[in-house]
Amino acid sequence: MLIDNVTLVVKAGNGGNGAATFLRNAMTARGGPDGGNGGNGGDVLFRGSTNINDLRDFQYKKSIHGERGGDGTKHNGFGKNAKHIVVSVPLGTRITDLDTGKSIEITSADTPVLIARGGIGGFGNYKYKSATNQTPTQRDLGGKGETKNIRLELRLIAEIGLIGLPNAGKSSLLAALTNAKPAIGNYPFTTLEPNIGMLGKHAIADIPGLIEGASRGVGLGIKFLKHIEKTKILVHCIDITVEDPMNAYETVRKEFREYNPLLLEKPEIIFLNKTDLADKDTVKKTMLLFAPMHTKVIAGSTQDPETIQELKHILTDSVSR
Ligand SMILES: Nc1nc2c(ncn2[C@@H]2O[C@H](COP(=O)(O)OP(=O)(O)OP(=O)(O)O)[C@@H](O)[C@H]2O)c(=O)[nH]1
Ligand SMILES: [Mg+2]
Repeated sequence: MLIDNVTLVVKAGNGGNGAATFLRNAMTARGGPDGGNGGNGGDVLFRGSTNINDLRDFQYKKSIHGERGGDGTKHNGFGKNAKHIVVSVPLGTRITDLDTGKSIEITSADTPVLIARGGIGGFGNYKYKSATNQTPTQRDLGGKGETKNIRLELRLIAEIGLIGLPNAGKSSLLAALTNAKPAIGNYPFTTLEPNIGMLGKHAIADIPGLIEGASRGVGLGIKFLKHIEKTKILVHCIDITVEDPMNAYETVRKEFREYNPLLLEKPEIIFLNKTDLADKDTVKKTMLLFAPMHTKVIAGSTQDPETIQELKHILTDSVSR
């Protein structure tokens, strides 16, 4: 199940306490104040990631706690500043502050967004020493880290869907078109859950391989097809080296028909993949075979930069319209 809506409490770390100590050693029986400052508490930030598809990491997590700053110590020792926590969420996640109603969308994988600021470290008594007060006992406790009640919502709806039989090269194509890093393997059902990658602003969903009978639950079934119901365009990946590429195409289409015939009407590109493994004649013949399908047919390889460039152009064009 795609988890796309969760609520969370985010609490940044408290600052460390300042120390109230006085210098004591063999030479000094009653020395001056030497309590150091506390360190700052850790912030909690959120950053986008293309390697996460949904919010399942937060399904059972009810809260995120930042680290506390270290306490100050004697000999004017400063407490450590706590490390900041950076939480990864899928690109396109909307974060809403439930108390103020303000929201922000996480659109960058590079720039983390501050959600809860850590508390400031307290001053130690050394800091309060003055001409008039040589022995201050005053010190500050660390400031409280911010607490935010937030909702995370994933609004990402894939505009482009990659479909096809197992092992056709869908995940390889996703990896070539986007910066997603899906598992790729020379065996069927490498992909068990949809992967999402971003081509510019457009999300591409790599749907686990469908096989004959998927609509009756064979293989991984067709539960993933719901993720491509809203796509604007499909790329139907076919391994050109299989015995009967047309049969591969029709097998998947047949499962579509069983699930929701409207999927058959979606604009699609037929991508005949792995041409590097086929001879020219086969490529030509197969292209001719698909020519009457009244849709764009592209033959190439996920490893070939020209193929990828062409696909990027076509896809960006068709979803920007
Ligand atoms: N020679 C060659 N191999 C390719 C090409 N594209 C993908 N492959 C290989 O084909 C195999 C299957 O690729 P995947 O991308 O995992 O296929 P998939 O369609 O995602 O498969 P499932 O997740 O099982 O549905 C891997 O061994 C890839 O390295 C290509 O253009 N040329
Ligand atoms: Mg795959």
